[in-house]
Amino acid sequence: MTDSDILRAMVDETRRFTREELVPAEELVEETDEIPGGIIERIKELGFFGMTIPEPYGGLGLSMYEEASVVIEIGYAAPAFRSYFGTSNGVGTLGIIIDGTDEQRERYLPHIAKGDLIASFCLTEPGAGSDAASLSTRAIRDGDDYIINGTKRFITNSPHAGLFTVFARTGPKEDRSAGISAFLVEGNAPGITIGPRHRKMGFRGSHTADVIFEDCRVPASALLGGREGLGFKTAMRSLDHARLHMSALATGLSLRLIDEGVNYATDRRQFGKPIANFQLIQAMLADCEAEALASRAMVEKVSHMKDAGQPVIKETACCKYFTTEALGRIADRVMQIHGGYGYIKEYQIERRYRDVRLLRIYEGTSQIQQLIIAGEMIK
Ligand code: COS
Repeated sequence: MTDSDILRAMVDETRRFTREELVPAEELVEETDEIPGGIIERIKELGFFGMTIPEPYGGLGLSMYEEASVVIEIGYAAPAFRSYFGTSNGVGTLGIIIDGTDEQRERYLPHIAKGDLIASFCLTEPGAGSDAASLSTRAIRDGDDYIINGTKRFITNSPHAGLFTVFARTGPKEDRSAGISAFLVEGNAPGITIGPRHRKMGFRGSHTADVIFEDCRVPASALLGGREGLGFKTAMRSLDHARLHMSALATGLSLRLIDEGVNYATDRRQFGKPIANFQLIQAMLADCEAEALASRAMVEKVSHMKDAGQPVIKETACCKYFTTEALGRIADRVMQIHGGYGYIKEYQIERRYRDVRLLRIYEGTSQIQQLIIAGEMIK
């Protein structure tokens, strides 16, 4: 089999899994706010926890293009499913892959790849969101250890995590990003408290909470990459990858919404014919289709560029900005096509509308993406 045959088979299998097993469970997840254990086992079997982890460590070792192709399929289902394994093959783990030492990779990656160890990314704080370099969590060297103090906010999967990639200040505040280091903190380290789950607008089944570090003592070997001051760049490089993954997710969610819009418009009759026959409805459908195609094309192009080792900071920000904003417009149009039925829970459009709103905010708001794009343009 060629690489493209293998990818085709993986994409087909993911499509079957998403449509036959995830989509039918969406309502249960919405009601219970939990991903069923059987689905988590299937996700483990399919290897999704280790999508980005290199094969020698037990992962699938997918290229960016392969990962994006699979994530577009998974995006067809409610985003909470992907969120459960998203931090383990995304921001929670990428730092170890990008900048970890061999010992750190060997210690954690095989367990993360199996899905037995959930990894979480602790960057955001109550006072440091978009301005990530202003974070105030501190790590102070004490003999062979570091002592970490601070509060991290909106930490996805923290209630399930066994490993936290924690960004903390090891240098003076004036050093901003250069004074930040990353630490691999195990869930059973002393001094960690997980706060109550945040009550969110959407994404039921995906859990976020504060993670509070109080005199949390970790060995010096927990310093990611073994060097102080690397942390901010590790975070940014992890986010570059994760934002492309997010763009693939936005594309998948767009495709689902479009199918819902087309199905409803062809079924629903008004003025004696299906509303799909009316040109104002067709205009909305056409705008959705054109934007979803543009999203897919951008994701594919930038993924190929990243795989070829080209710089993609600007292009990734363009993707995250465009695909998530397009998704917002698509959700809004599909709700409009559904009329009053879009606004009641039975038709599930209101759930999708709430879910997709997050994509323009997390992993860097649209406005931060604009700053990155323009910053790279005028450099
Ligand atoms: N890859 C590698 N290095 C990067 C980088 C990237 N994508 N982006 C920035 N850097 C480097 C810069 O080159 C600079 O290095 P030098 O000091 O050696 O020149 C350093 O990091 C600081 O960069 P910069 O001055 O651009 O940092 P800013 O404080 O201005 O912040 C933004 C940059 C706003 C882009 C950053 O804080 C950000 O992404 N904020 C959003 C955070 C976010 O996404 N949060 C979501 C929650 S986490 S899931």
